[in-house]
Parts: sequence; C-alpha cells; structure tokens
Amino acid sequence: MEESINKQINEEFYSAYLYLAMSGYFESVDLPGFAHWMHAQYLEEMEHGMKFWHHLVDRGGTVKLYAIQEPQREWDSPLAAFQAALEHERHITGRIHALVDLAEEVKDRAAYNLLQWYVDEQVEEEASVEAIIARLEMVGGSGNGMLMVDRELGQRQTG
Ligand code: OFO
Repeated sequence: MEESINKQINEEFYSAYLYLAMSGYFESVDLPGFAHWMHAQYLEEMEHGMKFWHHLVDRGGTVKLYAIQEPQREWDSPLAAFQAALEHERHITGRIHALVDLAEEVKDRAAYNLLQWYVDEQVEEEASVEAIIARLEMVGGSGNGMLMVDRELGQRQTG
C-alpha cells in the first residue's frame, strides 16, 4: 500500500506539472482566464499530492519522491488541451480506483477512508473538465465565444 501511495504522490505532482504547463500554454496564446483556471488546477493537484504525503507521514511510512516526468508544452488548440486534461483525469480515476481495490484487499481501512475523498474528487474533476469541453465545442473557436469562455474561466475561485 505504501509503495502504491508513493507512486500516486508522483502521479498527483505530475498532474500539477501538466496543468502548470497548460497554464503557461494559455498565457502564450493570450487567454488569461484559461491560464488562471489551469493555475488553480495546478494548486489543487499540489494539494492532492500533499494529502497523500501527510497520510504516509502521519502513519510512520516512508515518503519516496520519484522524479516527475516532463509534461507536454504545447497543444493544437484550447479544446485539444482540455481533451488531454480529460484523458489524464480518466487515467487518474483509474489509478485511484485501483488503490481503493488494493486498500480493500489488504484491509487498510485508513487508506480506504482517505481514498473515498479522492473517489468523489475525481467525479468532480472529470465533470468540470467535461463541462468546459462542451462549451468549447459549442463556441467552435469563434473569437467572441472564446472571449466569453475566457472571462468565465477567469472567475474560478482559488483555495
Ligand atoms: Fe486531477 O485529480 Fe489529482 O491528479
């Protein structure tokens, strides 16, 4: 269980890296609202990683911080970036579910309880990215539509 959580810490920090890369990409194409949204997402992923980190530390486990993979830097369009984010979140959901199965198998109730938070969080994460993809498909890249979505995403609260 400890080793699998260590691997998940790495997955969460990679998620943070990926969204920070997407935030930089959105800055480079002059979409500050999209960049702000992705920066907020980056901060959330850091929290996801730290929640597992605290869990291991609190239980006297050994934290292993593996090297974080370099994320992609550019995407073909804002829609392509969000589609990549959705694909990534689905991958993370799969990892979390596998951790739940493992916690059940080894009867690690503390890990099982902690993981329930992540199960719910993944439902939210996928839903919010799917909603943005739907909106982007609706506006179809039109200038006015993109400005509207950018304004909306810029209003995301952080913390
Ligand atoms: Fe995006 O939920 Fe963590 O990785």
